[in-house]
Amino acid sequence: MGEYDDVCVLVPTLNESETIGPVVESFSAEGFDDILVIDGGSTDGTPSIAEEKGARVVQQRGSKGKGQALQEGFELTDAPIVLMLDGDQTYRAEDAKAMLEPIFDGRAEHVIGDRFADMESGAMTRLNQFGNGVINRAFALIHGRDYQDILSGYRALTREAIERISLTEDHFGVETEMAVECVKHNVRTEVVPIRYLARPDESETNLRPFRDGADIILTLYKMAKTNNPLFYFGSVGAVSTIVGVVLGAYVAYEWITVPKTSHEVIAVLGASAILFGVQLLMFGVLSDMIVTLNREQTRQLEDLAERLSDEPPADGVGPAADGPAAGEESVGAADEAEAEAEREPSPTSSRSD
Ligand SMILES: Nc1nc2c(ncn2[C@@H]2O[C@H](COP(=O)(O)OP(=O)(O)O)[C@@H](O)[C@H]2O)c(=O)[nH]1
Ligand SMILES: [Mg+2]
Repeated sequence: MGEYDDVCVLVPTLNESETIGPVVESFSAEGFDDILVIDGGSTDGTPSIAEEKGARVVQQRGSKGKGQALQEGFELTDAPIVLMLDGDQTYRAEDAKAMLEPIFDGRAEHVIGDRFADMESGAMTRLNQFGNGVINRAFALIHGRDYQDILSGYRALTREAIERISLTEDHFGVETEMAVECVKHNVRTEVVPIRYLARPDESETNLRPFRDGADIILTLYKMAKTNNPLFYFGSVGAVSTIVGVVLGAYVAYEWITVPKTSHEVIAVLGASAILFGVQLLMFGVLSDMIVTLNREQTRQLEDLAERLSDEPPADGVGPAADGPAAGEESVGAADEAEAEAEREPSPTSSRSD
């Protein structure tokens, strides 16, 4: 029995022939026997290399995206723990132990490998570092947790966590979705420092910074609707209110300083923007109350479910059904004892008399 028998290493790949071999080899050498590669239609022989090195290779059914590949992978394995990573040799098998420790210890159900803790120079372009910084800060602001590196591709998840969260993003929005879903469903998450290496020269990233960056930011915003509606509605409401106030101030200024100018159209626009903005803000506050109440109730239900599942199972239906009868018997017995006591006062009571 190996230490990692419960773990499935899940690797989505798209044209990673330069690196998939060493990736599979290094994880095998570290003691992982169950390595599942989900290939998105590579044309460079990635699947055969992975298979040759001992991985189980499955062709992605839908042809689109890393996110979809991961969702398929989660369905294909029933291992109690999934360790996911890129097939581009940027994450090290040596860090797997640290990644899994919080789960083995029972401290976490989701572990994120923090690439910024120890990044090889040249591993990430300045643009991507900047984008990651903005996205991590926006996540912390909107969703109220600081996970330091929400876009990391090196993550460990328990099966229960995978079943609690729901993933729908097909492309590079999937890591963001995972982070938000974990906040939403109270999945205990821990961040672990890891080393992040540069891709070898010959291999190329599949990420297009502007398109995928926009996709990720949109995911972050969309998901605020149910997790932080005050931000989702409030941000648009605040912008609209500010625009309205600026327009109104301009109209008022002109009206005072330039006699006989009234700017009716701008005034109407400004007033409408303020009305719209304030309504959205109020709607945001109301939705926030609903979400907060709902979260509170969900937590109570989860507590209850946990307490019920912690209780030792009833001794079967029979004895439970017998319960009331037994109870009646004992009540009957107590009644009899009471009646007896009334008939024959105890020595104690006679003394007190
Ligand atoms: N199966 C599958 N894997 C993909 C797809 N797109 C990217 N990947 C893999 O997902 C991982 C992350 O992509 P990568 O290009 O490394 O993105 P980066 O780490 O942000 O530069 C890599 O192992 C890719 O080969 C896809 O459409 N299908
Ligand atoms: Mg990568």
